[in-house]
Amino acid sequence: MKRALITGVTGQDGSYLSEFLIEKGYDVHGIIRRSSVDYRERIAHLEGHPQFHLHYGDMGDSMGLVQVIRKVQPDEIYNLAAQSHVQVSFDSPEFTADVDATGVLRILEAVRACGLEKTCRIYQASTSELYGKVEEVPQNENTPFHPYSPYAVAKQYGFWIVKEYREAYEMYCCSGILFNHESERRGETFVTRKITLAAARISQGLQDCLYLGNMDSLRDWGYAKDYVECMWLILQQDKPEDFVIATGVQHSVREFTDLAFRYAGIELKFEGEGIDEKGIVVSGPENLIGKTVVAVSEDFYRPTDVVNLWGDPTKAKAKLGWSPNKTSFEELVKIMVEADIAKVASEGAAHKVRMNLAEYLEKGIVK
Ligand code: NAP
Ligand code: F7E
Repeated sequence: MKRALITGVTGQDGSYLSEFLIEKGYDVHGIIRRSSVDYRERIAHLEGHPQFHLHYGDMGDSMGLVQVIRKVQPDEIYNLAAQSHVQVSFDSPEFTADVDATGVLRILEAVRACGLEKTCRIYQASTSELYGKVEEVPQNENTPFHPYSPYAVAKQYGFWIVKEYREAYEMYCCSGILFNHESERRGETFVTRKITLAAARISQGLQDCLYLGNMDSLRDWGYAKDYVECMWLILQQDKPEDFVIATGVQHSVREFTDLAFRYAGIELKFEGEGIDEKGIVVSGPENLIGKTVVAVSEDFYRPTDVVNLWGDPTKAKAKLGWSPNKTSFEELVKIMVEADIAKVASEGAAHKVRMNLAEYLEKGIVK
């Protein structure tokens, strides 16, 4: 039985990857941070599974990482742990650098300290944010990087240190340059989930308006469940190489919003431009007709924004035999909206508590 160690196991991707590897017959070990609450929503259903084990550790604590790696003796490490929110990286740049940049180095050095550098394969969760202020459209493995946020700069270090250790020590370590991938498990402050939750709440009379930032921003959005398969495929190749993982299809934040509200039974028309743009209800529940349910708030503008991400997955298709269009954009939005409609409807009293958080989010108190 192969042993995999996943950092960031409680995150969106960590939870799907755990399910995928258990299904493949792996013994899966995950690293979790110590916290004052002991509930891990995305992996709660896996806890107690005989192939699933958790260990305490933190990307900021190199000795702790060495101890876990020594104990687990993994065949494969998937380094998914990160402060992954781009906006948050402007507010906490030093923490982001410590986890997303130095954290990668800590994993590589821990593997060497445990004498596993010739046997353990390492996957690094890299990102399309490296292309940042894009120099070419669409982006592939040869497109120059131009990171455009503290998050992207930190991830750039992660990318290069992985490449360096591959060449210097002949380690099997590589980066998946993944474009945005979303799901019903996506964190609630990323734009897609913020939209699908708001569409569900507004359709059920529990929220008045959704406030967004730059609605012209373009992304190549895929389904997270499809993308974790690539992480595994990347580590199964004879030779360690980096891959772009994307759908090759691009949409704007506005298009995502329009479709999400449509799936929630609300048709919108957009009027105005920039900060004055509004989404007004043209059909749907009677009490909403003519109301503004989408508006723009400067609170959600970024100091520098990445606005034109569009991936070219040709290499992944050819070498990994991976199909980028398993789940279409339309299916992805539908899956997310339907899950949030069910969630909002079933939360009852607990929903009121979550609404307070939603209000804070909208007012920009917590982003
Ligand atoms: P996510 O949901 O934000 O999960 C991040 C994970 O990292 C969580 O498990 C979190 O633990 C953990 N973590 C954060 N700081 C840590 C620390 N100091 N020590 C240990 N664990 C820590 O992110 P995701 O969407 O699953 O993304 C997975 C990885 O892919 C990230 O590295 C992200 O930057 C990268 N990526 C994501 C996308 C995307 O579109 N989703 C695209 C490209 C690259 P807690 O639960 O304790 O917070
Ligand atoms: O923003 C715009 C925002 O926060 C997407 C992470 O997983 O993918 C993710 O980073 C776009 C940006 O994701 C709001 O300005 C408009 O242009 O959903 P996001 P991201 O920044 O692309 C990459 C690949 C990663 O690696 C990251 O870890 O949407 N936008 N209005 C907004 N964004 C947010 N969050 N909230 C808004 O209200």
